[in-house]
Amino acid sequence: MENIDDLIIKLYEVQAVKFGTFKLKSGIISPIYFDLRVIVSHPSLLNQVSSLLFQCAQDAGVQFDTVCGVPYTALPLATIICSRHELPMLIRRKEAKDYGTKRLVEGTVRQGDRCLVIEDVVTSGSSVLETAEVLQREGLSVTDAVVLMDREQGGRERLAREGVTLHSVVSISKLLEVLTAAGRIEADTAESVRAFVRENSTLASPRQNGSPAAKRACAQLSYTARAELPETHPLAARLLRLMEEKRSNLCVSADVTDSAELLQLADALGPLVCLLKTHVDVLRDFTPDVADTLTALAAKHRFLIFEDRKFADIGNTVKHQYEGGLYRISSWSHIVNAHAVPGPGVVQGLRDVGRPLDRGCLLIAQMSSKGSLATGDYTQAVVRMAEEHSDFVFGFISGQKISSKPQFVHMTPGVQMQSGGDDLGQQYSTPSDVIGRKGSDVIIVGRGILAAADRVKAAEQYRQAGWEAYLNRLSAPCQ
Ligand code: 5BU
Repeated sequence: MENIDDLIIKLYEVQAVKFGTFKLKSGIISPIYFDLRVIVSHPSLLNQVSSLLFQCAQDAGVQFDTVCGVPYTALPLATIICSRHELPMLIRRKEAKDYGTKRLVEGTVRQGDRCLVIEDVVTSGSSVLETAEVLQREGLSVTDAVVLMDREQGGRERLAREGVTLHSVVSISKLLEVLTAAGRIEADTAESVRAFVRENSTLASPRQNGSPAAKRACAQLSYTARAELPETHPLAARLLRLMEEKRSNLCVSADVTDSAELLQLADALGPLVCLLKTHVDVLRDFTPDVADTLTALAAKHRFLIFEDRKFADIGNTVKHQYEGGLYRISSWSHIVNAHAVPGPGVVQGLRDVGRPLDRGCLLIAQMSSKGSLATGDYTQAVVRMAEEHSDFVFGFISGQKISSKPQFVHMTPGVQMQSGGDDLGQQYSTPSDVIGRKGSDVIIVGRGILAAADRVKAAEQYRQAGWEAYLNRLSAPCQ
């Protein structure tokens, strides 16, 4: 306890915490300002902060295999902790831009390792979350973060909702209490900071609290709210709206080989789904009439068609594959998907055909099958490729939410009511896991529905399970 009081006084003395009138990046005027970057100029303080951060994790009984500091202020802190305790460290890069080549995490990543995140100050929790997401995409498990200063403005709660427990060395309340007792600040200064913290909680709903901080912090936007964002692709907006209208985040994977059965399925399940996914090349009797009838059923039941073609060739070839051949996919499928393996040319080729028709594309960032090579750096390069082509690419096939940009839609195959798999490497997660815990938007279900005795009843069960998981995700204060 004495250690903490001593630390607080030192932080005040080196002006790592200041009182007055400060304009924050968000435009908000704050009566308190933290600049913990200055501690690198005070070696004994730097050591003291590092020890207390480590102690805090120890006291909380956090188990971890590796440590990563949120760039940049927490980097030296993580370095000191790792050096002193001989722990392996990871460094997160902030600025990798090129496809594929540059790593976002430096150091040896061992899949499944538990990584403790270190941060200097937490307000809304966004910077910790951003780093946690990058680490998780690499295959690390992030369940805990240690912070020097918790501003108590909702970061702890937001992180908890995302499965990360926050441990703090100092809270803003404690800081005010110690500085007031030591006669360093006046009681009314402390009171004005307390009022500021209360009024600027990033937990409040944007509708109740219009502050930019609150708006920024709201991670759980509804499908409709995401449809309204200016960056959202028109096709994604259409999909998100119809999901909300139909109360369905279910995509049925209509993997049947007979055209009449496909159309029958589309008519029977159409009212329950937001998307119908096809593998047109498994139909033994495809004719252009099938595509016409499917298009009419999509309009009748208000679902979109997604041909799971997984394009993966050079731009010039995929253009022909998309537009021509027997199937003329671009003429009837609202959505297609592509592997990023060939590089951006695959998207550019598809875009040449699809954009004039108002079509959209999903990039395959992860796969549900066992041993998939689409992990780590590859997945991250896919996210960047999507960001660079967001006029045509509006989302991902992935096992979990991999981009925090709300305009992107995440769709997850490999879903059944019970987790498990088939004997050819397919791996299943449950609707609540996929939509709730993993933060995806759409469940893609094939055999879970097709193999049921009553397909309509099974589809309704999946619709309900997916929708309830979405409502639970929204029930956090941001809505
Ligand atoms: P299932 O019957 O629910 O296992 O069918 C899953 C469908 O999703 C099937 O059409 C696959 O081709 C498709 N799929 C997948 O399972 N995993 C992936 O990573 C991708 C597509 Br991409």
